[in-house]
Amino acid sequence: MKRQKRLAVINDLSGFGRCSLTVELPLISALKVVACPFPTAILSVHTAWPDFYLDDYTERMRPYMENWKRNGITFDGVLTGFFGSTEQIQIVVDFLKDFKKDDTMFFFDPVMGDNGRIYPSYTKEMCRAMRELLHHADIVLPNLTEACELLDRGYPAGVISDAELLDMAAELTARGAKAAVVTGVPDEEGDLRIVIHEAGRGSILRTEQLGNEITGTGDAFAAIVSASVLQGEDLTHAVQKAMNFISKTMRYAEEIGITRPYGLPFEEYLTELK
Ligand code: PXL
Repeated sequence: MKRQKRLAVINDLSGFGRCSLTVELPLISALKVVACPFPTAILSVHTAWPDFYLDDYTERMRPYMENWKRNGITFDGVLTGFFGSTEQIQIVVDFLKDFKKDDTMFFFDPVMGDNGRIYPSYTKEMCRAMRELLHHADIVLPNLTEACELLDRGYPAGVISDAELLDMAAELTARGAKAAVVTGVPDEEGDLRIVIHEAGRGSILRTEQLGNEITGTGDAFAAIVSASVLQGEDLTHAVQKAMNFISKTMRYAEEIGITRPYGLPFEEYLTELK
């Protein structure tokens, strides 16, 4: 009998501002994958707002995970996002030990920073722990800032060449991930490049840069790629689908004047996603 694919989604729940679980769950469901949330923190609004209330979920994560284990729940995939402490990263390593079977895919979205800056909540110790997580990843999905941090390199001052970019993605796989997708890297013309390194081969996709960055873009990208790959699509098609969806949504955001902290207006195209 056919069983629907299941994805455990380990990320924060932010009540306003459309990022992390709030964005990922509906997109994963639209792609007909069962989305199972595992919260790392509950926030009233995400951290790009000037004032936020954050309820850290670290203490509750082990009992939550143990309960899933006692109930014999299994997953086809695990997607991770924002972490609030080193302890949470350790819990995820233990989660993978218990729940990652030979055919369970770990999609590692290393939510650590943007535009050359690591989020202030990320300590050096957390960054080191994130490098450890890389060894478990089937697909790692960093932006350029996060890729540099995972590789312990400085953020480039200018535009980097295609060759350097391909080399970075290859190095992420040399450091333990089975495949790597580095997103949102501007080129000389101001377009954005996405680099894929998989099975020893690298390729670059391009898209026009649309307006200002909007919170939750990386989360939407990771959710669409993860659910599509779980549904059996090849990585390049999954990446292309995510790019197309995000481009449409960013264009709409510009049209109706949505700015960064309000998040992607993904609802507008949700029912078109397949
Ligand atoms: O979308 C990334 C993200 C996730 N979670 C929280 C955030 C952000 C980005 O600002 O603040 C809580």
